[in-house]
Amino acid sequence: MSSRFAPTPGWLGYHPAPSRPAFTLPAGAVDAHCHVFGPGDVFPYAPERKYTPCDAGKEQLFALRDHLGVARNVIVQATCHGADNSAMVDAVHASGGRARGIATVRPDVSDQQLRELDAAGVRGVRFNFVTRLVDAAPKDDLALIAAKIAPLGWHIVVYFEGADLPELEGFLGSLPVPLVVDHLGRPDVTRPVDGPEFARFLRFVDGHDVWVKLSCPERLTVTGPPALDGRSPAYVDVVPFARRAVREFPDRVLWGTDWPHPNLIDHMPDDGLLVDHIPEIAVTGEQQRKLLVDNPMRLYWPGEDLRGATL
Ligand code: 0GY
Repeated sequence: MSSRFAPTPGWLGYHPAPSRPAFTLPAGAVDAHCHVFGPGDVFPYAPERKYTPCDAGKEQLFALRDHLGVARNVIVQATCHGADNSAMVDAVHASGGRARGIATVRPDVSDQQLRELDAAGVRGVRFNFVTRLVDAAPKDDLALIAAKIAPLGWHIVVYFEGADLPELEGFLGSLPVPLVVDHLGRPDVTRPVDGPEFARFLRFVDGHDVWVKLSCPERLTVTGPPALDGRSPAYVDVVPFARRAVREFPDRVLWGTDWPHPNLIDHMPDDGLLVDHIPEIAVTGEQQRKLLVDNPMRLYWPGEDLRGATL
């Protein structure tokens, strides 16, 4: 389909034919970090965006969900859509209760707009501190947003580079709602897992109401993906960091695919192999059930039967 939006040169599209995972996800598993992109002709990309992706709409996301054996999705507003949440809200609506959303809002958002987003299935907002993706927002604006969403029982999804935590943790720790940190807090996995940087991150999580997404090994790795036959261990350098987070915070970890994987430059993961990576990082059945079902259900579908959405 032709589109009036040409992707950023060199853009890698999502895997066209992911393998069927060898690891069987527990019933009711949640992919707690994924996106929809457009399609741009229906849901135009934001003028202020820093990249233009390939279209990756809700039909493709739901097909992947079913292919992998995922029951539910949490669809996180991507920066290429700015604060226009319509593509995300449309996908959440179309999911028939099997998706929740995380929105991007401006500080002047009204209580009525927030209530509408809540009714649509949104359960939080995202604060993005990665400057290659968005211009830095004044902290006063973010604090205002946090105060506005607190009465709804929402949380804030935060995306930052590990190196920026020392500058951010005071502010983040002062926010009046739970936080969910994207992609393990983006540690530098060439540093020791028991070194001061990751210890600081673990302390930050420990000392606050913070949840951690064990997503994006493909983004964090330096050693790289598995061999093409899928048989060599994948993302081995990320494994100790993820395992540590599972061990320390078994009740506050979440997992997500990050489909359709924006801004990867060297390889596009096979989403089936990302599922097969889960038992490397959550090694017991109990850890897996918490990571994939119990924890995301508590955060996004509280009070619902854990295994209500069948595969
Ligand atoms: C992710 C990671 C990235 C992009 C975004 O909203 C976004 O554009 O989050 C990235 O480029 O690291 O979570 O999808």
